[in-house]
Amino acid sequence: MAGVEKKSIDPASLKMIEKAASDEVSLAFDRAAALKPCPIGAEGSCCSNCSMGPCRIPLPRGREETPEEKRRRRGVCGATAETIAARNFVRMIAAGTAAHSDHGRKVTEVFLATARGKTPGYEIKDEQKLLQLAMDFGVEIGDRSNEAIATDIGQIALNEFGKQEGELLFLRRAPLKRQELWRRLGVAPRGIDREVVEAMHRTHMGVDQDYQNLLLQGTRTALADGWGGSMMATELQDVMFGTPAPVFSQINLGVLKEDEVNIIIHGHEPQLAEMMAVVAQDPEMAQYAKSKGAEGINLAGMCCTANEILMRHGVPIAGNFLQQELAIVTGAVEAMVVDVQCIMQGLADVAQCYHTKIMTTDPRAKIQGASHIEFDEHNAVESAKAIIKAAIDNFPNRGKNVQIPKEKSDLIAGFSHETINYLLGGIFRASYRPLNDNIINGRIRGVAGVVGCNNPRVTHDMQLEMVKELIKNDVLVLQTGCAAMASAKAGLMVPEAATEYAGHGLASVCEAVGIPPVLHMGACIDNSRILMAATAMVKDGGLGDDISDLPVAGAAPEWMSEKAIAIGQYFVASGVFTVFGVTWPTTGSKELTDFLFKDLEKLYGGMWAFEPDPIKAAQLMISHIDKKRKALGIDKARERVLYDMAMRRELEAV
Ligand code: BF8
Repeated sequence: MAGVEKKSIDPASLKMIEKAASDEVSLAFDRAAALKPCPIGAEGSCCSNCSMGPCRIPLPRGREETPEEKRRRRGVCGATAETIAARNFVRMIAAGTAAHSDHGRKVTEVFLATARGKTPGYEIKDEQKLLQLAMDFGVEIGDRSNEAIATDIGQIALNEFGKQEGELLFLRRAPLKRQELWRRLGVAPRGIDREVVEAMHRTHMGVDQDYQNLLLQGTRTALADGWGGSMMATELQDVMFGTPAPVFSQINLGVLKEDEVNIIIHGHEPQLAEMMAVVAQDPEMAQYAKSKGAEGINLAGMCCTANEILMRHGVPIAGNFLQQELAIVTGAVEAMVVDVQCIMQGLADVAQCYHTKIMTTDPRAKIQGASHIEFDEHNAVESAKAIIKAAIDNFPNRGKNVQIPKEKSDLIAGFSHETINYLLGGIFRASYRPLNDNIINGRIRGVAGVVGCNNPRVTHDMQLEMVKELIKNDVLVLQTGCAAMASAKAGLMVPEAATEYAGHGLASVCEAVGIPPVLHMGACIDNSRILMAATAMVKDGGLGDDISDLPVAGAAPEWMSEKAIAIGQYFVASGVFTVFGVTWPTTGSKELTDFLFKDLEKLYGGMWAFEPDPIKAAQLMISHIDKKRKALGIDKARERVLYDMAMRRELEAV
């Protein structure tokens, strides 16, 4: 894993990696090459949860361990390899859930303040979704104002985080069979914060020392993310900022402009980015930019904040996780404005070599060496203006060492669960019926979610290979996060990509509906949209009565974040086969790894797998999809499909 031969498959990134080398700037790629990953930590065999250790109990290398070695392989307290690896794994889930859910809480607070009229500049944009939420939460609608309804919803939503008893309200959105399974296994989350706290408690020294029992709490915590904190963030953001609908935009470092003030907004929470997207259009700001010698203001996104404002406003994306430092290396970025999560501390060092200002905006995330301009949602317009002005003021400091790669690609984003519903079924009969029908008749083999990060331990954007393999085999791909950006950069998120890259069956459906074969569903919290899409497929009928019956699979081929582990676990517990690349964090315990890879299927119908080769991983997903098709009795239908011209014409006529 230490020596990655090719740093990126993205030409724009490769150019900037080269420029960084000639500018003598150190990047994450260089630090990854210089820092060998700790093999003991990587396999989950290091416990640092108390000061009797850290206890490092690695597996013997290159041979099976003897029973005697296994008996002796224990921490000072006697903790086994199973307990240690499970504790570490559950703590990753807890941290990932905390990150998504603290984002969800912040959005909920802003939502409630908006309902109460305390955040000028924000409004309730999607009334239909507001009313849907009112029904989900049992809030009276009648002839009450949107603000009154939203106030009740906001209070109930906020309560979901601190609730101590009962179960999360969004669980009721899942297929009935799934809900019953969660209740039977005791993993239905009570309150979001409670599950994170209990996970931390049970992984403390001397508490839960049965790996299967630890994993029960890990699962309950992960479900509190997917069907709790993340779903809350997605839903309330949609109500406030609008539910995404198809929108055209562009992606890659080539979206930066030579003659304009380039401001990159990076992180995860969209409140500030939304306001910046509005304020950047303000003629007063444009005038101010002109006064400093710039032709205008060019706002571009990075990481999941980028996905949020792309989905709702078509704001272009400068790049994904491993491009954050590279954007600064162009020498053309006046300000990188960051909120929370996935922001490398290395940005501050890289920025020292150019004129870029790193501006932190959230009291929860400050970086030494960055300037801090706090964003206040109660005074959002003024806060956004102050940040944009500071960026404009930096334009005259731009040096001569500027090189903006030409590469940028078109994409269509905005495929929320609701949009897919409309696109497939039409406004008056919105449904997933056409998708289910095309799965049943075999034109579409199945559906895959390919999500997650970049990781310098593997070639940047190599997940593209997986996505191409899937669509070539007629698997419709749904994407979020940085994975979505890799596909968009390679031109897979335009309708024409169906003809060029997809198998005949999938291409024929995409051409008939006018959609790309790879659909951008948003940021990482929007994996909740994929849960809703899967549930809609179950509810539409013909593909079994639970998510675990569907011919679907999930993957995060370049994962790096604890959030990815939380996401994977809630997908597995929702019934989805999920394969991760890069490295697997529990290999120090064969028993635990077998439990995650095999036994979970008996409990949840979904399980984990690890395969670092993206093509082989895609094939695992396709095999799983075929297994599910067979169980549903629709494998034969697919074999009968011969894609001759007559069939294509018939489809096009539909
Ligand atoms: O939440 S995909 S690198 S940016 S963690 Fe981070 Fe991973 Fe990107 Fe978004 Ni998700």
